[in-house]
Amino acid sequence: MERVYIGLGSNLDTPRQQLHSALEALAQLPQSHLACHSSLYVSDPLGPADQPRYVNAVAALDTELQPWALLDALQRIEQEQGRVRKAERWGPRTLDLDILLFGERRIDDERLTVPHYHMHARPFVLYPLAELAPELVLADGRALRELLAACPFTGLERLPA
Ligand code: ROI
Repeated sequence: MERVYIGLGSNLDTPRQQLHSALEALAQLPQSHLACHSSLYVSDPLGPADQPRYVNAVAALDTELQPWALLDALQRIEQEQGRVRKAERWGPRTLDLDILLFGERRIDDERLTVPHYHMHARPFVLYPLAELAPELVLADGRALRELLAACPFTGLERLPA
């Protein structure tokens, strides 16, 4: 059993509902248990500014699935919730599910990079993650506490439960 942290994000088609549906779908995954999830946060878009603000959260999943099987399952959930992959880089999306951390594992192949490439400096990932695991140390040895100290809580708004 591995503890996996998954980043959730949406800025189209009622983002809060997208995240709630995605959490329900995560809770249904085989060989897995959805342990907990963070609050929801509204965040300024990273990337092109001419898109709606995002809603973000992080979920903790305990799973027996292998990373690539989990990735397949997450992409299936994205598609079921109307995700259309567009050519535009960093454009708006109905649902993004990213594997942030997979236990202590480090993975780098054509499909998957874990720890997630961009998580180290993104407030909409680090602050929700810190709700779940404030003492976390990443597989690359970096402490979440240190990453947070270098990552201002800006453009972020925690929604009440
Ligand atoms: N910006 C925010 N605030 N939240 C996201 O989840 C997010 N996801 C992305 C890009 C387009 C990079 N920007 C984002 O993929």
